[in-house]
Amino acid sequence: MKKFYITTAIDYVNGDPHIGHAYEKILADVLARWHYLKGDDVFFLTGTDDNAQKNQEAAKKAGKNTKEFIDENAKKFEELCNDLNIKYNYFIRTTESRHEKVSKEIFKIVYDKREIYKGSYEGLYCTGCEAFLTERELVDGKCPEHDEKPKKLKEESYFFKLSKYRNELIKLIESKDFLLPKEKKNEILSRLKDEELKDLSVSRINKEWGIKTPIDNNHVIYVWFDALINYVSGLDYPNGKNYKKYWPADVHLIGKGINWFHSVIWPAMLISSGIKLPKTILVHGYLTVNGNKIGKSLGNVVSPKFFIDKYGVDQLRYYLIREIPFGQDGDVSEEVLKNRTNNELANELGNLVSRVLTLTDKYFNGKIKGSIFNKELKTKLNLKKIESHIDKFELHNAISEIFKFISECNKYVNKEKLWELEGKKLEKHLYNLLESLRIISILIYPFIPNTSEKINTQLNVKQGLLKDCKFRLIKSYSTKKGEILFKKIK
Ligand code: ME8
Repeated sequence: MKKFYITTAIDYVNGDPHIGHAYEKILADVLARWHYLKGDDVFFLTGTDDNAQKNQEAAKKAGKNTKEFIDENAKKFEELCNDLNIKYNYFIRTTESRHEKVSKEIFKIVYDKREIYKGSYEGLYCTGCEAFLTERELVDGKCPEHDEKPKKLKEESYFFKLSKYRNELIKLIESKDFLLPKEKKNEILSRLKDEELKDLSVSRINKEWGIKTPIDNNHVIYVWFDALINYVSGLDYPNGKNYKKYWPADVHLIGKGINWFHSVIWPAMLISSGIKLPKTILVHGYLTVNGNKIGKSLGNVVSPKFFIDKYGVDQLRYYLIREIPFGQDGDVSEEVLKNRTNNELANELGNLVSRVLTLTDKYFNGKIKGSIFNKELKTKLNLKKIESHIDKFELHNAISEIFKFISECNKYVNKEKLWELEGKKLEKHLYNLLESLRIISILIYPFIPNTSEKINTQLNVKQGLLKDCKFRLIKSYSTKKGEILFKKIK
């Protein structure tokens, strides 16, 4: 059995989750569920980034105790995962003791290798990014990501010899499939090639919040150094069963704003500490809402819960994946969500299920035998194409291809004028359509799992895997017609 280990970024808990967080978790969930369909042994890790200074600052602002504040917020992120139907295996918190232990351990390994040394840092720190910025990165003196002026900092700090890894990193990033999509790979490569790669400050002095360095009690570990380690601590590095089974990660899914940390800093940390490198860093684009950036620091957070409660979780999942080509930025529009729900989910998928189940129920009492097979529908399903889209992480194309097949099934119903037929003739068509629906239900499972489950219940079949996506697998049906799948939105 092949293993598949996928992670998302771990979210800062300085505020409520926004639609960008939801988007990332949905994308990862689609990939995790797809690999489950392939029969792989999947481990899916997500969680929260608790140790950031900005979490502490937000707690202070709210007049709350830091730990209580972040616990409350972390719960909201975990609830979001449940609301979105995210099938994660573990939800990590970086305040967990096992994570703290592993962070210290890895810091010490790198220190003992003499790749962490003491120095002093002078620079511009953006708390939003939890990173020092260069003058070149600023726009009108502000961090373009957070629209804030960075603070001038001069302090003692421990440094990681990142500069030493420049050539090795260029080679790694140039290698096939390490960093995807191509545009995101080129961005990092040109930065590495054109700019000097400096050593990285990996500690902060005199901070109350964060994990103490194992070498100096006055310093806490720089939050990015600790946060990245979640990907191995979450598997119980170095001796845990899960670590041995699942590491290296197959996919680290992240948003474009944190590409540098994952493609440059993280691999250098891993090489330095003698840990195997992940296979793929997969970068998605950013969502905007009505053309505006979203983000906790910017204040115009858009709650995913709003969309889930108003439209339904599968409607939101479907819309986000179908609408935004993977890797590109996208604007969230309620209008388009409504249109896609009505035109594609209700009119195409919902309608097909309802038509086939109604005829089966009305004329055959739900009982259909598959005595006669006709190839017509089978030829319309291009499974290879769907698989190849997902292998290339083109999830939008995969779902679109699945819906092409759904639309072909509806055309078939119309062409054969099923409502005018009866007896054996009708039974033959319905059998082929029921088999088609069973296969559709498998294929949509990663994208809209609740709907897939509802279709299975109506077909009265068990959840299938990819290997079951072939016709004539089930010889007879005894269906249980249910409620319509999607209510139209006015
Ligand atoms: O960056 N659209 O946490 P975070 C889509 N703690 N994705 C977005 C987005 C948007 N508008 N805004 C943010 C952090 N994201 C760190 C990660 S990982 C070891 C540490 C993405 O809460 C963002 O790029 O700011 C990241 O992948 C994730 O949401 C969490 O962002």
